[in-house]
Amino acid sequence: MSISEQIQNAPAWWSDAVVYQIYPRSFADSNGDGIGDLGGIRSKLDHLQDLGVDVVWLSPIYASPQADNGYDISDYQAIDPLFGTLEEFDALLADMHSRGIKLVMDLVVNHTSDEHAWFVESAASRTNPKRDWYIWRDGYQGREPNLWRSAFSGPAWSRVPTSVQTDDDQYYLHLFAAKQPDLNWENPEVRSAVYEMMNWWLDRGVDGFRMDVINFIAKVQEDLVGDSESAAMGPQIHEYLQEMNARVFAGRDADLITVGEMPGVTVEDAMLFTGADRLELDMVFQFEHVGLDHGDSKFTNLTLDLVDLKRSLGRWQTGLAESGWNSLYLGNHDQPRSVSRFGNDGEYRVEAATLLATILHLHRGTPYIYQGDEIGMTNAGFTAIEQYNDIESVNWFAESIEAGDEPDVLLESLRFRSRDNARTPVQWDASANAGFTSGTPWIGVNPNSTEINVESDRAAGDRSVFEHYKRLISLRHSSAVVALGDFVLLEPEHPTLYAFTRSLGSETLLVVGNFSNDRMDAPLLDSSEARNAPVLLSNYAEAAADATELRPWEVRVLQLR
Ligand code: TEU
Ligand code: CA
Repeated sequence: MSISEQIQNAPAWWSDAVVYQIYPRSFADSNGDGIGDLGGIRSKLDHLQDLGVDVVWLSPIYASPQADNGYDISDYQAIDPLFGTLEEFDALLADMHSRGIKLVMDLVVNHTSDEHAWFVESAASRTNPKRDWYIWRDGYQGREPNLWRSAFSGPAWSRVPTSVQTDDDQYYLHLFAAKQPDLNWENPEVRSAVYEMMNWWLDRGVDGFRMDVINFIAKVQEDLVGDSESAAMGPQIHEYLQEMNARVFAGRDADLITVGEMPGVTVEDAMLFTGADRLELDMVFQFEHVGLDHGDSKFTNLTLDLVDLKRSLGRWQTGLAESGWNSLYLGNHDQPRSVSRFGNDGEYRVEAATLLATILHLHRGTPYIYQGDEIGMTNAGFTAIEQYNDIESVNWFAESIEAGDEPDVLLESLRFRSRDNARTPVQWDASANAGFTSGTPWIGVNPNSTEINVESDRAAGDRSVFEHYKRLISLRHSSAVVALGDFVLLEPEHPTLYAFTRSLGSETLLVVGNFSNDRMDAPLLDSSEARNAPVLLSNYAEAAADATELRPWEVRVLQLR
């Protein structure tokens, strides 16, 4: 029996699930300090339940100095007071479970904060028992051990202040900020400590983990040359993930969901990471399709070619058709807003937002909705460096200015590329600060919140972006062909038409989308079969004058057979 047959016989519970990502500091603030928190999330559970999502993934809420908004953790088993308490967490989890929503935690174990007790000990001296929990090296001729760069600018190696580090001057590795030292996964004590912590959360009732840069945990350490990309995906990665699976998930994996974030992962790697027989992960977040509009760096903005996007996502659909599983996303807290990036955030914003959602949700895999996408939120529109908060953006700007670049050019890049585009507060209503906080928000609210907000979107009733998302989610729940059907890309070379079929048994759906501001004629809709097919879903209120016509950013799902 092939894996796809097995999946159809006994599909995993998450094969028809939809996940919603909450970036807590920007979701809803309950105490007026300007920062979103657990109380805020609790107050918005009706919104999530109404939307119909099955799972919530919470970006980090653990104790943290917040150098990278919580992706720098100083205590894995404590809630940061900014967000609330462990008691409030338990109450939130119970509330979510009683509404049938599962909760996935963010697992950030490639690195800790430099303020984590483990690192404080490790840095204290060369002979500390925790020295080998991190990656320390001697300098090379008075400089860093090698030329690796941090993802957040500057070298990937730092020394701790001499007041702390008394007996030597070694450097520690940090692929991200200096306040995010990388753990040494080659040390079995480190692995055991992480598994113990994961079991503690699962025993508490959480339903799985989204694993931050998990392919970076295995490093090629013998030979520290090349660029820091070559540090990732060391050969032990599969061994570590299988060990984690055996020591954490075994016996309870049927109820859980695991997704590994993996920059640079190929579809061939993903087949191994997610193959049902391999006992590693349920799915991975790949980066291929979100790198297509990057130039030499992510801050070089290229125009996306739809043909490239279709080819890339199509290859992943085919690659993981027999073994493994896809995660599906167009945005998250690290990416610009999807409607601004892949669609149109002006005249056709509602059409583009609903088209993008439909194309994504009709692929095979598990769709992830990023907070605010369900009402078509747009990029931040910041115009001054002072408006930015993100460590990646701020450091890149400073480094580039130092290298002699023009501020205006850099700000233009940030306007399209900065992670802060996705981190402005969720726009709940048209009131001051979009109903996000009664205080001063930690980051600027998008001025378009007076028009684009949950309240006004929902007032559009049937035509709202929110209603469209609801329909997509319930379609996946009710339709086996949406959840499990085979994917076939049509017209791959067409510059503006995104078309594919999904088939299962005798049933076939045809999905067509117009990625442009112009009307177009789609000859593939000109068969008697297509002309007679019932429309399962579309994002225009009225039928087109001619069945082969697609209006700007129109999407249609046809029940072909
Ligand atoms: O991101 C990892 C990552 O590789 C990128 O998406 C990153 O955001 C950066 O933009 C590279 O250019 C994860 C988290 O999602 C991110 O928020 C964290 O900052 C990062 O790991 C470190 O924990
Ligand atoms: Ca708060």
